[in-house]
Amino acid sequence: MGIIERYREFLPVTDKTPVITLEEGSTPLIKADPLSDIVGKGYRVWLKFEGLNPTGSFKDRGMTVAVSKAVEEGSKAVVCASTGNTSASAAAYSARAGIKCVVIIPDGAIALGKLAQALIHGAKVIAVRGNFDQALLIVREMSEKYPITLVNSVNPYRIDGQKTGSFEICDILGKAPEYHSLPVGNAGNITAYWKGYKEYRERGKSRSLPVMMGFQAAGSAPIVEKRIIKKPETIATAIKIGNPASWKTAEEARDQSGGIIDKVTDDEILEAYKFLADRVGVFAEPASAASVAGIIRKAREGYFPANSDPDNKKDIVCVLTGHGLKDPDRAIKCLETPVAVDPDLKEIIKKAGL
Ligand code: AN7
Repeated sequence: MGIIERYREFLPVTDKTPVITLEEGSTPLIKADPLSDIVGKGYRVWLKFEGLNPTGSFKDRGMTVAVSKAVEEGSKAVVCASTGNTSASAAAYSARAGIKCVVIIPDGAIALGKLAQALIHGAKVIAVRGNFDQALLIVREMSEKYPITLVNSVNPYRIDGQKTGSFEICDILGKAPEYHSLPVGNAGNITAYWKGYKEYRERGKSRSLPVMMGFQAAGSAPIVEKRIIKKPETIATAIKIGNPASWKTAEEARDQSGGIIDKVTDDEILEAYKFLADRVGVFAEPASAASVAGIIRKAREGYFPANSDPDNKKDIVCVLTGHGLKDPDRAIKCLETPVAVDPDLKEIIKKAGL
């Protein structure tokens, strides 16, 4: 069951809305003991693995609602600017709906898997000499002047779909977590999760709200540095964004929840990325690892108060927003690739270190 059917009462749909779904959502919440050990006794760290959505990222939650509403409203085409995942998702849902999809990407700055997805799903892919922020300005203007629906997260239906991630977390834990960590790029997702947690509490489905913890990459941290970053830099290309569209609502999520938006370096992101893969067994893309890098940094800074009550552990949920397979180049680049040997058992045993 996709998120529209599962959480219909919380979404802006009616019986007349055509449901364009790829059965997104219902992603696993994976307990990560090696990370709990880092944070300390009294804490449980969970990973909401959004990489297991149909196109491999959290964007599908918002896209099922945005594309369904676009079709309901009679739109024949959608457009988005993207650092990769939004374009992959928009392309897939448009293909499903049988409508046209145009995506504008920063030339040479999106991961290979994401480009492959946009192309194979039949989107018109246009690479611009410029960054994501410039591409977003263009698609905003395009959707004002031409008959094409904008499906970036400035489209409120995207936020409504994405908020269902917090419903699932509460449904699985039986309550809201104490802390919720996620990477911040265009800042739609932190806005969406906070909205979801608040709505679930208002409807009596949960009793408390988490402390929201957002993490930007150090070279692309406009919210942390309180200024537009003209030339954002980071290996985490998904969150290479210098002027987030949902800046204000991200700050509201931070402030209303008593939380933080901080930055992590590329080295910290890569360390968390490898730790997740080789200690926890979960392969997420680098941008996603920012949520975990942030938790590790905050734990080292003593941010989480000591909790000695073993019967009342505190839950920290990190959202892993996209699958590691989206960006295979990065995994290969940061590790030693194998050098071929002869098919000789003795030599192979020696290499294997057995
Ligand atoms: C894996 O695809 O902005 O703060 O154009 O792909 O809601 O923007 C992607 C963002 C985190 C940041 N993790 O979320 C796009 C795009 C991954 C992402 C983010 C993105 P927002």
